[in-house]
Amino acid sequence: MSHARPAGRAFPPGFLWGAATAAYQVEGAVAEDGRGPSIWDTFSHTPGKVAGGDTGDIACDHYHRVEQDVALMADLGLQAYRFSVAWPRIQATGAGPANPLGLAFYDRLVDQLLDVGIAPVVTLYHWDLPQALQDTGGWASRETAYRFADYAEHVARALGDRVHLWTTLNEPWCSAYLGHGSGEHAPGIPDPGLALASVHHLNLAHGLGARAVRGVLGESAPVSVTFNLQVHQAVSDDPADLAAKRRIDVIANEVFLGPTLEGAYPAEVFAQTSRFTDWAFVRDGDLDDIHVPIDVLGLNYYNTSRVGARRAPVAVDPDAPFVPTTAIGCEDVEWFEQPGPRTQMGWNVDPQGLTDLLLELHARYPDLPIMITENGAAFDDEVGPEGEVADRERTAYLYDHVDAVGAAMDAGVDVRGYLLWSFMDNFEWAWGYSRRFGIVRVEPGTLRRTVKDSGAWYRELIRAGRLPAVGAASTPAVRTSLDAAQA
Ligand code: IFM
Repeated sequence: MSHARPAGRAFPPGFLWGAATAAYQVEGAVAEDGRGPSIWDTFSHTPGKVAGGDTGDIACDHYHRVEQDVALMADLGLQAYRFSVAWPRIQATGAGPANPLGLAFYDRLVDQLLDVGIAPVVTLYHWDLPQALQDTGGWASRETAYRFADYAEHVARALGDRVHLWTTLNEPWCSAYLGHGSGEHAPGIPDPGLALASVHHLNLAHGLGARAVRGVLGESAPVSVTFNLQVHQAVSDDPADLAAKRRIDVIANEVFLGPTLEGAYPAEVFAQTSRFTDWAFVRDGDLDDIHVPIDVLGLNYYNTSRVGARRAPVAVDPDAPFVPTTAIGCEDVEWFEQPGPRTQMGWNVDPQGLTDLLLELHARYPDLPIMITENGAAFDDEVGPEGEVADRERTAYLYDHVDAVGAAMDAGVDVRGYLLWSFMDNFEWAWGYSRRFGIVRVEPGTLRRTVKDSGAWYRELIRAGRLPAVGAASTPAVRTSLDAAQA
């Protein structure tokens, strides 16, 4: 399949171009300056949980190399950097006073970004729950939502109005369902009842956290939440297939969209999940707390899936305490092979799915601006003798998805920016370092950074404000301020 693309569409001035990372995936320094252990420290150090036994102990060493990394972002012309704050750096046990050394790291980072004209986009929770809070129940416990609001208040006080956009949670779907449904993410407890309690307490944490940020910074503080909404395409228009799609939509998407944006859970979810919980954890007043106005909806998009009614019945063991899946209460839903190319994650490449999702969200929430807070691809990069990476597949993926965003904007969707995943190769959770999403290569061992061809292409996109060609002659390599320092 050809990866060549002609020069393409232009984007309006003011559209924000950036890149994203998350604390545990890049920082390292897990035991420094008062940081406590998180559930990901525990999980990654548990044999068999992460490919290759990898951990985030050192990761990209961003904690120590942050100045260089910000200089590299500036060389790439990034206009925004989306990073997450590690909760256990701010409160080692998830409660009590803030750790000044932890806050100081992010305080410096924000200043460094602003010094070079990069807008800080802060995610308060990207999965690194303090282990001490897990020990008292984690997200399955209501108390964690209140602790999150206290933590959010500490961070808001420290970083204040220097932050361009506050995001409460990243992909609560993963925290709830990979953490407690399939168990492939920390804390790795497959139990649908706990997963659904976690859904609710994450929603509550979003509402309380957003209110805490605004309590410190005022009602005009820009607040968002980031969802990885799953794009399910029905395999046919048969009512049974459409009903199957609705069931999985309810459990994957509506349990987040409903409470946060509409103030209610979808009615069907209670019957659909009654085998696992009675939802007694939803208390009077919770939905009002959760339904806080947001300024922007953050959207992470990677791929799509095809679903329909299950063709052959699946055996559900009535004695089994749970069905170990992320699709809770969806045993009658079947997944079908998606056509098309795939990334190294096995995810199909479907840029049209992004346009469709944006159009659907806009039709449903016409006044809510959207920011693409993640989009990108892992490929098995081939590395040249100087560490260079001619990652044409990744560049073509980015081109097609940026183009898909542009198509939605042409159709009237208010998209404010595109923050690709990821600024650099990093710890890809259960896949360890075996999956690389970066536009900057991080050399294993030396951690040397080298801008990939996709990074050079992205720099040109930002400079020109329009899609550069992905061509036979690759974009010239980027020489950066880091090259001399690392030589
Ligand atoms: O690396 C992750 C990120 O932490 C959350 N969104 C998806 C990315 C790729 O899997």
